[in-house]
Amino acid sequence: MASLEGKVGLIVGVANKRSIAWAIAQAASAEGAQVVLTYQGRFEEHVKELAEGLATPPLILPLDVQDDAQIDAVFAQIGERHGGLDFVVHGAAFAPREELTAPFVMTSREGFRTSLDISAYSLIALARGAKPLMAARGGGSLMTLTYLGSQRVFPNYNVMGVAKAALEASVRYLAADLGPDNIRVNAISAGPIKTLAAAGIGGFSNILGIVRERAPLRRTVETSEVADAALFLLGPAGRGVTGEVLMVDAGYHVVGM
Ligand code: NAD
Ligand code: 0WE
Repeated sequence: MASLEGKVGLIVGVANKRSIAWAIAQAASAEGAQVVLTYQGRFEEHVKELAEGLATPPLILPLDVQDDAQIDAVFAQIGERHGGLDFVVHGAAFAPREELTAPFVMTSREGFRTSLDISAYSLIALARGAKPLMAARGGGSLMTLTYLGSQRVFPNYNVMGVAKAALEASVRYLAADLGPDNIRVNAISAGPIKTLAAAGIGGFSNILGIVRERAPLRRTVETSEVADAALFLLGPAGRGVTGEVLMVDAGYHVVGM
């Protein structure tokens, strides 16, 4: 049987066909899940067009994760349409561009606030919204996407590294808080992939080149590989795993030089 047969999942963070969240949506749908997709304003057309390629037409809702009213509306509509929720994929991240170009010591209060709000706090808000809908199903699984810049310094990743550190700590605290309700919370730390979030980042091709040279597998990872790991965390095979950050990076993190 397909691993997510009859499961309902909310997927936040699809912008276009290169989005990691879109690879996860496709993989989850292929495993029998009914997905609910959200879009950030300007991506409405893109997401609605992509959704036409899924086996079952999904509920598609607007969601800016900085807006509590939109978060409430998303879970209210999922409750109406599906009556419960089995998994959530969180793939939203943002730092104002100037924070990724100026020296880290110049990080502004406003840039810090925005980056941590969108990239880390939003997981907590989504977990809170999901909790009653998952409890109605006897449990659930949440996962987010992170990057090694949370633990180590990468030039220009800057405040996003701080946000990812907060995100990973939030995964552990949420896992402890929601575990008694049989709700698991995990992250996948993906290696660098040329998505929209990577477009226009100075020297991104260099980053990919260094991974190809040094990672144990001597290559970068693809969104489909992140999606396969996500199926493990979201589905029955991952039932004993919570509070974990799973590295899907061709082994890059183990290398010292
Ligand atoms: P992407 O640009 O396709 O996805 C980022 C998403 O964040 C977009 O869909 C965007 O709409 C959404 N977003 C930003 N601000 C938002 C807001 N206020 N409300 C709602 N949504 C908002 O790029 P991606 O690479 O697929 O990124 C997905 C996740 O993967 C991010 O958390 C990113 O940090 C993480 N990640 C990416 C890489 C990489 O190299 N591409 C590596 C590791 C982790
Ligand atoms: O998490 C990310 C990137 C997230 C991101 C991207 C942008 C670009 C456009 C957040 N905010 C913005 N703001 C914008 O204005 N990644 C893991 C990809 C990434 O980004 C880097 C990287 C890698 C890897 C930035 C600098 C160095 C390495």
